[in-house]
Amino acid sequence: LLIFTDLDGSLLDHDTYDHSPAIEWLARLKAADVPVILNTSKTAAEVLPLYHELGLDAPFVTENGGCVYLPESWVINEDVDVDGWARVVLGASRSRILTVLEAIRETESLRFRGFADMTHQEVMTLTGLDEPSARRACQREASEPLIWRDSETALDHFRLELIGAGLELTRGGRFHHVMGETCSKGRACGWLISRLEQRLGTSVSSIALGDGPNDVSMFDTVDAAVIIRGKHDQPIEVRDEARTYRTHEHGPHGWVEGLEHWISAS
Ligand code: 2M8
Ligand code: MG
Ligand code: MG
Repeated sequence: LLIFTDLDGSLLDHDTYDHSPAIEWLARLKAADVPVILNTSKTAAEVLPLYHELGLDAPFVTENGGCVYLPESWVINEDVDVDGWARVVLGASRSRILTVLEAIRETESLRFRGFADMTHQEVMTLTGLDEPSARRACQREASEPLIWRDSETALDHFRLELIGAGLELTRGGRFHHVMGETCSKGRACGWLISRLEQRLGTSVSSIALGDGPNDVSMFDTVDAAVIIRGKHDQPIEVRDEARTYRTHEHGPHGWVEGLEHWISAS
């Protein structure tokens, strides 16, 4: 069994970023040797402190499927950095994304503001993150979050411009995220599942938990999905309702509710 989980609004509370309601279940999964794979819009710089705090020993996925980080135990023939991580980039690089955004801004008078345009203070105000966390959120490798300040029609146009440049837009809890068109949380899940299956020579089952539209690709890739009740009003539609459980609780309480639904207490 593999567990994939979103962070904000899922394992972490949408407003306080607290995960304490999930601690018992995390310990139980660890004892059962079930890898918990964080799959988030956040950057590696943001994920690593939490990863260590949770005592995980699994891969993790950052920036909406843009990068996969493999610990040494998962590496086959990738190069490993000094900290023991192999980084696989599945999306477009941040620098390419920023170049495209600049070009679009120059030729079309669209109004949007990305993290690269913001001060750390602005990111703090928009997200409620403290300063060190906001700095880590700005250390991006494969995506650019932005707030849209123009009309819906202009947004549709923007989307087309991005497609023309090999990029696309997805939605997180607070921001739109620009990223490489081939990447998604689901594609990263699929990549990791196939890799493990190849290594083990047998099929593995998987559960994914998330609360946002950017989690749908992940729900559509795994065997069982948990849609955690969100603080936003975005409707979340999946391919297969029968393999989906929708929670009553929000955030980490919903996270626990979902696992209790799919994994018997035995
Ligand atoms: C951004 O991601 C969330 C995820 O749903 C959003 O769009 O609301 C990212 O920039 C992430 O790096 C950051 O930690 C988070 C903070 O709220 O916002
Ligand atoms: Mg979320
Ligand atoms: Mg995609």
